[in-house]
Amino acid sequence: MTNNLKTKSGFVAIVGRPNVGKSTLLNTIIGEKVAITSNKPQTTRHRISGIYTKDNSQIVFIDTPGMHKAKDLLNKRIDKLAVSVLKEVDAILFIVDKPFGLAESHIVSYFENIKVPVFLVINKIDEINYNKVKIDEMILSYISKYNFAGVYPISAINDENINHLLNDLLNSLNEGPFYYPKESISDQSETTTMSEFIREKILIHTEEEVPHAVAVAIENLEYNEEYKTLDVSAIIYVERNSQKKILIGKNGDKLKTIGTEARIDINNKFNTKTHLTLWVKVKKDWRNQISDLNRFGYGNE
Ligand SMILES: Nc1nc2c(ncn2[C@@H]2O[C@H](COP(=O)(O)OP(=O)(O)OP(=O)(O)O)[C@@H](O)[C@H]2O)c(=O)[nH]1
Ligand SMILES: [Mg+2]
Repeated sequence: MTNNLKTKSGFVAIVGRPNVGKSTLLNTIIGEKVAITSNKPQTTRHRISGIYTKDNSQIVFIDTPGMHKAKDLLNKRIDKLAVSVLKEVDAILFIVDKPFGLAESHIVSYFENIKVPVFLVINKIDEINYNKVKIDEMILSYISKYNFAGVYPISAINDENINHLLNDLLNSLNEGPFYYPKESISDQSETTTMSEFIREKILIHTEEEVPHAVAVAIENLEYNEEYKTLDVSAIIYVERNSQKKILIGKNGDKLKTIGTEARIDINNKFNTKTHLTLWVKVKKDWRNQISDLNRFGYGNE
C-alpha cells in the first residue's frame, strides 16, 4: 500500500540568554520533560532535540544553552555550541524576557549572516500580568533592531499563545522527510536523560557556585531480574571538597533528597522501579580540563 500524503519537516533552533525559558518552552511544546529546567542560569549544557510530530508534519526543535559571556572552558564550549546550531536550522526562535539590551544585541548580531527566518518570542508575559502596554513596549524595543519574521508574546509555563506560534511554524515548513519515527520525542540517550534528571535536582537544591561546578556521570546501569528494578549508579563530580560537603549535607540529607527526587523522575520517565546510588567525587577544576569536558560529553574543540 502506498501513502500519497507528502510529509513536511524542518529544524528549529531555540536560542536566547540564559534563564529566559527556552527549555520550559520546549517541554511545553513536546508535552513532556525533554530538557531539565531551573531558576539558575546555565541550566542547559547540551543541544537537546525535542521532536514534535503532527499529522504529516515534523519539527525537530533544538534547545540550546543560554548565550552569555563565557569565562571557563566549559562555558566557552557551550556558547560556541549554541552559536553553531544557528547554521544548521530552517528557522530560529529567539526567546527573550526583557526589553532589548546589551546581551540581546550581542545575540542579534549573530543573526546578521543568517538566511533563515528568526521569530521573536517574548516569554513570561504572565510575570507582567499580560499587560498589553508593557508587552507592546517590549515588542517596540526589538522590532527596529532586526527584521523578525514574526513576534509572539507567550507564557511558556502557562502554555499561553504557543499554539499560534506552532501553527505559524508548521505553515512555514517545506516538504521533507520525517527525521525521527513519529512516536519519538527526543534524541537523548537513556543515560544522558538520567544524568540530567540528577543534575536538575542538584540545581534545585544547591546555591551559588555549587550547581555550576557539578557534572554527573552514569557509571552503571543494569536491570535486576531478581528485584525487578533498574539499578543505576551515578557519580556526581564537583570541583572542591567544600562543594562535596554541601552536596552531601548534614547526615547525608541533601544527597538523599536529590536521590529521592531524581529517582521519581527516572521511574516516571522509564516506567520502572529504580534503585539509584549516588557517589560524590572531587575532580579539581574539571571545567577547564579538556579531558574531563570530553569525558562528560561537553563538546569538542
Ligand atoms: N513566570 C514564568 N516563568 C517562566 C516561564 N518560562 C520559564 N520560566 C521560568 O524561568 C526559569 C528558567 O527556565 P528555563 O526553561 O530553565 O530557562 P532556559 O532559557 O532554558 O535557561 P538556560 O538553560 O540556563 O539557558 C525557570 O525557573 C522557569 O520556571 C514563563 O512563561 N513564566
Ligand atoms: Mg535551558
